[in-house]
Amino acid sequence: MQVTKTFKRIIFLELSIPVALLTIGIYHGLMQTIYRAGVLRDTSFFKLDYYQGLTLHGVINAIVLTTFFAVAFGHVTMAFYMKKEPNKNLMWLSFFLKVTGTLMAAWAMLAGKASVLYTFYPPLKAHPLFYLGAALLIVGSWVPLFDWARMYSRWKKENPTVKTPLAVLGTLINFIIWFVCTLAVAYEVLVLLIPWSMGWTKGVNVSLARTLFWFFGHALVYFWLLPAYIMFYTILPKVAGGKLYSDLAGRIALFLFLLFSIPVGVHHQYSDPTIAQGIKFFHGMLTYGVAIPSFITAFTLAASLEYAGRKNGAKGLFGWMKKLPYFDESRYLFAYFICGLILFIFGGVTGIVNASYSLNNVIHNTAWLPGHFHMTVAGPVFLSIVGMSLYLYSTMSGKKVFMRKVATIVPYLWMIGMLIFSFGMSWGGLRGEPRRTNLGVTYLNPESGLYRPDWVPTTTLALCGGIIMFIAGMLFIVVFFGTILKKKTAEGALDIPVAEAYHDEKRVALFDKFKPWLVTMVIIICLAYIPALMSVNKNSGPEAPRFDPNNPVPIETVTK
Ligand code: HAS
Repeated sequence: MQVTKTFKRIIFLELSIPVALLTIGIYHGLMQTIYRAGVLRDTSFFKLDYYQGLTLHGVINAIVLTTFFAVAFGHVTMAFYMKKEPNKNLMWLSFFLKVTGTLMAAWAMLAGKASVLYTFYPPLKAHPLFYLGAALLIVGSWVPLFDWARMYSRWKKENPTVKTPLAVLGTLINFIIWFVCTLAVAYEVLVLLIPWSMGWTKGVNVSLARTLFWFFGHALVYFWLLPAYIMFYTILPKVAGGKLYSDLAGRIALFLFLLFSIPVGVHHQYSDPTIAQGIKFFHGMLTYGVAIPSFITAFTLAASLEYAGRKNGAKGLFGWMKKLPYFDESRYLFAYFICGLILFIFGGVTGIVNASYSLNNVIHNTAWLPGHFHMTVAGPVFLSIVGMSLYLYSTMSGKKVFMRKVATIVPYLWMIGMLIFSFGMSWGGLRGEPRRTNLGVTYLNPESGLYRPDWVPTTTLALCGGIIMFIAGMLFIVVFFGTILKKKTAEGALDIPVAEAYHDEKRVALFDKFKPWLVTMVIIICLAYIPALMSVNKNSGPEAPRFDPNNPVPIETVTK
């Protein structure tokens, strides 16, 4: 499909700005493993503080990259399947809001005025521009939803009996989840944090802020995941050489995400004393509910891949696994997808452990957690984002991928690094190794009385994995920008591989309309969150004053 120059320009900018920022994000990832392994026994390196680096790492990789990509991929999906480009003025508006927000937050982080990590829990206080920047980034990502909804309703009127393309359904569901969940964090930022950070209000209700954050925070992880799932359902079977085993299974999974992505946030707060046990248990049960669409996805994708393998001549029960195009350079996207999926098997299993109300006590706030989430957000999410960014740039610009062999090997290198890193982190977590801690100054420093020799092997493994991932990440940056610098060899076009469905499933009306699902979504959210907010309101202690991340004494006392 041919698209206009303006459309291409916006998409290229939305893909390349976050990939450029990745250099900073990935560098700080490596630095984390170096500090934690005790190789560096200091609180800062090159004038960048440990927590400043960790904040940059989390915000750039988990918030900026994912949000820019979700919007760009949404534009591309809507344009490709609706055969119509979104409104250019709104595309630019969304882009500028996101860029302005990112620049504001980046200034605050680089100036050392917002070392509050990507969760920005109070009473750690950031500069108001950090919160404002985050809010602008979010508002910028809301804008396209309204335009896509308009495009979709027009398309629906013209095609009342045609099944909504799965990728369009997924994009709309993802951005509805995003819109609803971000309302809570917008309230947290605008009403609680900014006035408190400016000094207009004396204290902040920490428990309420955390509860509002996690209303947003867990849905956020599915906002990261769904673009990857859209690619797995609609593109992967095609590049594997097969068909999608069931389109209906994909629809069911997507609607289940709409129901269960938000009302599970309290599973991040099992240890918060202000929330009653029964509420935690209910959120725990719903968390098992949100794992169901991923189980559906695992079986549907495995069946689709098995079909592809058998079509390629595979025999026996598991022979199909050997007949997939792992190193086929002309189908390099496959490598990004399959490595992400393999990592997600472990990311999923560790997530189920986290969800257990009792087992969570063992791993909460330990290194196990980064072990878990790197195999999710830095697994299927990251790999499909970078793989697809490269694919979209190359096909839309008409430029061949630079060092295609390297581009195909990068995801395997990343996966190996990630498996080693996450194994080290998970093992360390089970031995009590804390997350978000500069272990080098104490626990991994033999000169410290707190030295823990049993954490040497675990942190060393994480360091080895970190180095391999850093190399893979940098190779990707070379491939991506090398491609940008290449000369055009063809007329660029928007061309996405589309997987055919294996079964000719009839259109089921329930899985092709939003209203019943939206109503159910609201009911479940109310059931899960009204009691949680009442509990927080009843049990919260005094409000907290402002704290600087580098000082255990409140700011007001320090300055007096
Ligand atoms: Fe999680 C904490 C529970 C999924 C991200 N999670 C986090 C944090 C992050 C995160 C960032 O219940 C830390 C937040 C912080 O900073 O404090 N998580 C779950 C559960 C799932 C889950 C039950 N998480 C994700 C995803 C993420 C993500 C997805 C990012 C994208 N998580 C938790 C809990 C906590 C938590 C607690 C809080 C813990 C605490 O104490 O603080 C589920 O959605 C997982 C379901 C997944 C599966 C796997 C399906 C497998 C597939 C692959 C199939 C492979 C094939 C290939 C087909 C059931 C689809 C086969 C072919 C071959 C050739 C082999």
